[in-house]
Amino acid sequence: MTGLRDALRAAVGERQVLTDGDLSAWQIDQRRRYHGRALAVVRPGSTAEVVAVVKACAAHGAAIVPQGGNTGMVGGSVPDASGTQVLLSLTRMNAVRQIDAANLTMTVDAGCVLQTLQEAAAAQGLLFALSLAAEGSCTIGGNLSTNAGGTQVLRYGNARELCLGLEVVTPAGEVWNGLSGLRKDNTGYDLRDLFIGSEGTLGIITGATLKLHPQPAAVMTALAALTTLDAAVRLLQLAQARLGAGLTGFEVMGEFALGLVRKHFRQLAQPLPRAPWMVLLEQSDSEGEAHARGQFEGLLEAALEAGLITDAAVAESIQQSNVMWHLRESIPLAQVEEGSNIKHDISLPVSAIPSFVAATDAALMHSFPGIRLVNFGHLGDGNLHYNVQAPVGVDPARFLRDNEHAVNELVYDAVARHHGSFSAEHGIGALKRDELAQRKSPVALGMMRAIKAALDPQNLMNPGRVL
Ligand code: FAD
Ligand code: 2HG
Ligand code: ZN
Repeated sequence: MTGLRDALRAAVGERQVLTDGDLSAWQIDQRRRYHGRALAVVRPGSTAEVVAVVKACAAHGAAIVPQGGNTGMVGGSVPDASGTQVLLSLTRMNAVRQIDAANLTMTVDAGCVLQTLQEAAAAQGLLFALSLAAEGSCTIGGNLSTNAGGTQVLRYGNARELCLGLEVVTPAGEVWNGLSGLRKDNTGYDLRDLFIGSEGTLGIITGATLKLHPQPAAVMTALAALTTLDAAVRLLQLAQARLGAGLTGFEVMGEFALGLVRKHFRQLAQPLPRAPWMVLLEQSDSEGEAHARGQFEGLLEAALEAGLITDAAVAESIQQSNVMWHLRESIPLAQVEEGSNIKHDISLPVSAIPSFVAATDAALMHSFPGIRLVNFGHLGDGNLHYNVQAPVGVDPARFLRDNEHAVNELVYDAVARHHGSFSAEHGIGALKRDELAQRKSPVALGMMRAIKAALDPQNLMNPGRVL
């Protein structure tokens, strides 16, 4: 493989081909479940250099694993252990190419960090409405490749809904320039939607044209305490009825999940006393602070009167709002501190969530005595993070080794019975590949395999992921 390494050096320059030293930042996934070994870590600085890398790999029959911020949850962004795959890191491609304020669009390199894009839009008085806790390190290429969700999907949609056009380097090393800022373009198959959510298995996203929105005039945040999940679903209905499109966030958190945050991040302020469930609500308003506050407080008063909530705190400042969001966004990190867990990123019809949780909690506790359920997520989207932590005193790694398969079977069978999906926003990667093969319809799988074979006949793009 010396020939390939030389070709890669010729493509991107000697300094951008890493083969020695500590490469763990690229070779180990953020959950530390997948430990790979790359033939080389290659860091192109332009689309032309990506083309040269792809052509070199195709000529040598070498597989490519694209990587952005390496924050993915399903092991799709790191190489396998064979030492034969080329890790293609996009992070040097981080320019905002153009902002068209009148068209409400922004065209960017795929390696731009999400938070940088939010800030670039805000500097023009505009909003880029994708938001998730990893925004300080994930890249827009990774967001689009996984069709990331996050905390504002309720109002603005997934990454897919926020993307109007793409630039892609195909497995043959051609550039598809689909960087359109058009809202309407019915000219045949939608190739953009094919690449979004394809997790690096069909080509390399090198650029994107993204949809912007006007900045809201006021944003309100509140925490509400509830005794049941059923009340949280009814609160969602009430909030949707009263706030309409103004409701931009509706996150649910179970007491055990918040307890982990209190345990591991003692310094964080707690705006409300403990309750079985908390909901974080966010409202965005185009009319201004007074209008927003009136509507928001009216909603919470109505919810108190109807007995849906037992307590509420409305943030009076951006700092107080940040405290509330910080609590919510600290849950994944608190789980890491507590030890490895089994993640279930599931979606269900919102109406089915209370009965799903009641029945599945009971079944899990019966089959795996002592297990602890970390339940939180984007309730407004019907997306739960229904995670399972080992019993107290049991080594988490051993618990996972012995029980992960059986726990997954139980949870995903229940999800199927409730007409849900076993992957809401994190994707398939390596972690859920067997689940996909087992649970997706054979007709859908057949079409997916046909698309993969047509676009990537050598199976060089992120092989072993998704399919
Ligand atoms: P990576 O992890 O580097 O890659 C992800 C996948 O995309 C891999 O399969 C990779 O091969 C492929 N890929 C990356 N870049 C490209 C490219 N340019 N072209 C082709 N393929 C590419 N996800 C959510 O959806 N919602 C959340 O709320 C959320 N919260 C999170 C919170 C925390 C604390 C963490 C650690 C993660 C969270 N995630 C969430 C998961 C993760 O951040 C997202 O999936 C994110 O979109 C991945 O972006 P990335 O740049 O890190 O991609
Ligand atoms: C979130 O919403 C992320 O915080 C992570 O999607 C979920 O840790 C998880 O299970
Ligand atoms: Zn999430």
